[in-house]
Amino acid sequence: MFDKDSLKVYFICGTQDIPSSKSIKEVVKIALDSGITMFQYREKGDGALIGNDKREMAQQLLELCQSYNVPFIVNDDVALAENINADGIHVGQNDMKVTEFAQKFKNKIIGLSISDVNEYQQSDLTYVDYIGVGPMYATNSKKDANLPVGPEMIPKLRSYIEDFPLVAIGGITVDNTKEIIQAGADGVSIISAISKSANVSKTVRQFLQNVD
Ligand code: TZP
Ligand code: MG
Repeated sequence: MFDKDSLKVYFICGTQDIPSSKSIKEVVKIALDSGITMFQYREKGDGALIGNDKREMAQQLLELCQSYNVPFIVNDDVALAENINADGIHVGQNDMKVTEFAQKFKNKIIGLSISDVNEYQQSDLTYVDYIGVGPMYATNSKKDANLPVGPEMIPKLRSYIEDFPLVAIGGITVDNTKEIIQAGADGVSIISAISKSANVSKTVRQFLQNVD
């Protein structure tokens, strides 16, 4: 069973999100040490690893997350998630249809991105464990991101989904986290505020404080 407490401080990144002075493994390890509740490997965009390099990195980060009992989710790549036996998969509206792989992911976590009420109405949540809603604010981490929907999208979707697990995404910082939680999100998912932080440990601990 999926525990929605895992959504509280959900760190997402790939090698493209890490400053060149650091390695993804050291950043993820510090984030785990500091208490992130879930991790998504999202290797995508300029400079992203592909093929065997991507698979090997995913395998190593999976093992790291396992040693902390933190769920390891793969973005988009169903074949990779299956191949390394990840804890779950996160897909977008244009990625593979959930119903096409749900049977293979029976005891796995399935996340789906939803930007607005229209996308919600077009989505089948039968096999979905949580939805990622955003972008809340402007983001530099996703080139093809939709326009920000703002925290006000959260209560709008809540009126349909009730207590279905919902995590917010896009432009989230330590400073706007309280606003997101007050709007009704179960947690925050974050790329750059953690991956590019000068003090990853301190930033993660501040996020943890602001979600409770
Ligand atoms: N989906 C919607 S916004 C976004 C994704 C993957 C990027 C979030 O990154 P950041 O750096 O936390 O704004
Ligand atoms: Mg996608």
